[in-house]
Amino acid sequence: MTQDIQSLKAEITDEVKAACDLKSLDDVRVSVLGKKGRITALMKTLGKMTPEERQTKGRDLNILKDEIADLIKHQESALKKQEMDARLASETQDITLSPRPEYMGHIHPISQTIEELTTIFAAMGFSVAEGPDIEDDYHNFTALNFPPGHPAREMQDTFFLPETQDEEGEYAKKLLRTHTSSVQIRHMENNKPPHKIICFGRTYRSDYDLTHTPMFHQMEALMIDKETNMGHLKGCIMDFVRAFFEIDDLPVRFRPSFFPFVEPGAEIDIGCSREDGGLKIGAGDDWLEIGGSGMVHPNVLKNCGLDPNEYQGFAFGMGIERMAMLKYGIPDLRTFFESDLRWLRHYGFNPLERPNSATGVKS
Ligand code: FA5
Repeated sequence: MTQDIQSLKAEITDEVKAACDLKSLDDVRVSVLGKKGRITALMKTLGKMTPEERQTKGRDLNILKDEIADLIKHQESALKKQEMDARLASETQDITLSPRPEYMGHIHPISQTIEELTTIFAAMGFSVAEGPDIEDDYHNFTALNFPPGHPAREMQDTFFLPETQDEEGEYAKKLLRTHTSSVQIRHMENNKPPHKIICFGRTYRSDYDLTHTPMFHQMEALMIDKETNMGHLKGCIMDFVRAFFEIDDLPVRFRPSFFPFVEPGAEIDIGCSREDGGLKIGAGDDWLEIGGSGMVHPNVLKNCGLDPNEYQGFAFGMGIERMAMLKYGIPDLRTFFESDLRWLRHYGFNPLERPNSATGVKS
């Protein structure tokens, strides 16, 4: 290395070592290796040298450049470690302090309700299944025995996405699933019977008022085996709503109703009273609808490759917001999704106190 390059190296090394924080180190890096840096400027002079000069000077400059780059990298790691050590020393946490409620996060009522429902169904032997929010017409409607002109397929009820071409070159519109019943189909298509699943998830419909929002959550249950019957459906729902509302003698009523994917079908009502404008679950002689249910339609079983002469079973579904509103006295469904922290502090749950899968429903 020539004398001038050696003295440049010594000069730059001193500057790098003198940099006492990452900002000043970066300033040194730019002044040496940046576009207008000292080494970069020397590299640019190589073009005007004779081939012999260029060979020795070029080699020396490249060695210098690599050594300085290594030195800067080394200094950078040392400075980062120094900064981290200083932060660790100054930002100590006293974990013996008691929790301060104003800093504690709250569990959203939807998450809490899903947690409670999971706990109840897990104890009954159900496992959790999932499906996509963006569905195709087949899984959301056709496989569930919806006839071609059914009103639920209309634009005013369902959010359709722009038309796209599928793998076979067919043009079709995907949609945001209108219910979690599509997960029944996906699960039966991909798994062997018997089936015993629950599913939670977002669902979408073109609705907006005090009790309806364009995005909401549903819960779906499906049980298929060789002898599963309406008695199992009723027993399962009665046990589940009584555990969820924590009322052992809560009246439950099954009211005949129509859904294309079940036969017979029934709305699920629970007993309540509506006196003085207030709603009380479990008391009085009035009824409140909480969801739909029924024995899975033979056409649905066939669509999923099951023989209806061999397999049968039940399904039911309900709105999770509706369940949370009833249990926790939340009057307006729209407020669930307004992200108002004051609302969450009021209706949310202390993560350390609420029952969950670990502590059980009635902790
Ligand atoms: C269904 O969606 C059926 N898939 C349920 C079912 C499953 C029946 C399996 C039979 C067997 P329905 O359209 O009634 O049914 O909706 C179920 C619940 O979703 C309603 O009771 C209500 O609580 C909730 N829900 C419906 N639309 C909205 C909305 N726009 N906002 C909030 N909750 C809603």
